[in-house]
Amino acid sequence: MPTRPLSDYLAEIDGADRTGLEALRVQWLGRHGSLTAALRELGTLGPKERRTAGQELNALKQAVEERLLARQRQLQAQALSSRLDNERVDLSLPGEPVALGHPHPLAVTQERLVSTFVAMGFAMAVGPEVEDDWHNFEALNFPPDHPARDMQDSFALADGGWLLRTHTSPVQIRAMQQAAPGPLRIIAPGRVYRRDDDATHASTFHQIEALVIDRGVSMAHLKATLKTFARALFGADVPLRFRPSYFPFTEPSAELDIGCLFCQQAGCAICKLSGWLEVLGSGMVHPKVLQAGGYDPERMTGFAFGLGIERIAMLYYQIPDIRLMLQGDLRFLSQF
Ligand code: 2NL
Repeated sequence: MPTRPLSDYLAEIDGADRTGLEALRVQWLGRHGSLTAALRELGTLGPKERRTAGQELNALKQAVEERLLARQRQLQAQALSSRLDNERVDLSLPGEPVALGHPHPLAVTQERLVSTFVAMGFAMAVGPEVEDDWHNFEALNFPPDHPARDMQDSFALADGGWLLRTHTSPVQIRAMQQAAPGPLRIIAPGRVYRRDDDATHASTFHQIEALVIDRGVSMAHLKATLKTFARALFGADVPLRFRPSYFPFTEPSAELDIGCLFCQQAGCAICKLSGWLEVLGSGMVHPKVLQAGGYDPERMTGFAFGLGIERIAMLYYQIPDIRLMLQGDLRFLSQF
């Protein structure tokens, strides 16, 4: 029975990797394996020889099988532990920094304006950015030849006579039509579009307008509302100036100025040496506009005012060019 000593087998097993181990099993114990062949040959021996050789050979075979199994388990355990080593997470490593964003200065300003009005009892109204001539101009008492109606000053859509709204006032016309003949107290914030483009006029900007309609609403209500609003926004002791003005949709009309925040009215570059900053336009709703909104101007009166949100943000943050607001340039945005 020409077999090798057990130690040879064991040494080969202990030196084998996973594929080598399977090859050894086939080589020795497979159908044409050497130990399989040796066991088969036992049948050719005489009874006495067969017994001793059989015992030896079976002991060898069993020891080899056990060692193959042990080696297989050992290799499996090694593979698992090296996989765990590779997948280990070092919790002491510094984290990957995540760049945190923050609200845009324009959004912060709009939010402050809106919450000031909401605290004063105004409701929010929204409307379409694509409008028709009637809601954007006609209902607001713009005469047919008013320069703002010129194609040069607004963005017209290619067909159907639609245009991008040039102010948020059409939102208020729509709100009036829904509320009439009942009272109304709304603000309308939103994007508006004009064919303008310089340091103080952008082609896309934001307005917020306020409108109050009820029985017996007077200029006194308008002044008190503006005073409350301006003090909430710019401080209780901000100087205020109410200056006559003109808008087609209000009569009478007035603009509100605040004492310059930068020079305490001594005169500086920001207030152009006047000591005053223009903040908003306002007035009593024109009877024709009340009528267009579905109200009887003999029965109901109202006041309205409007302001540019960028303008307030520029004052608040001392931003020199309105176009920075919509460019998304991180060199600008990360300063806030
Ligand atoms: C300004 C001036 C203003 C209004 C807006 C208004 C709206 C309706 C009726 C009457 Cl539906 N008035 N809005 C009134 C006065 C001034 O805005 O300079 N805005 C930036």
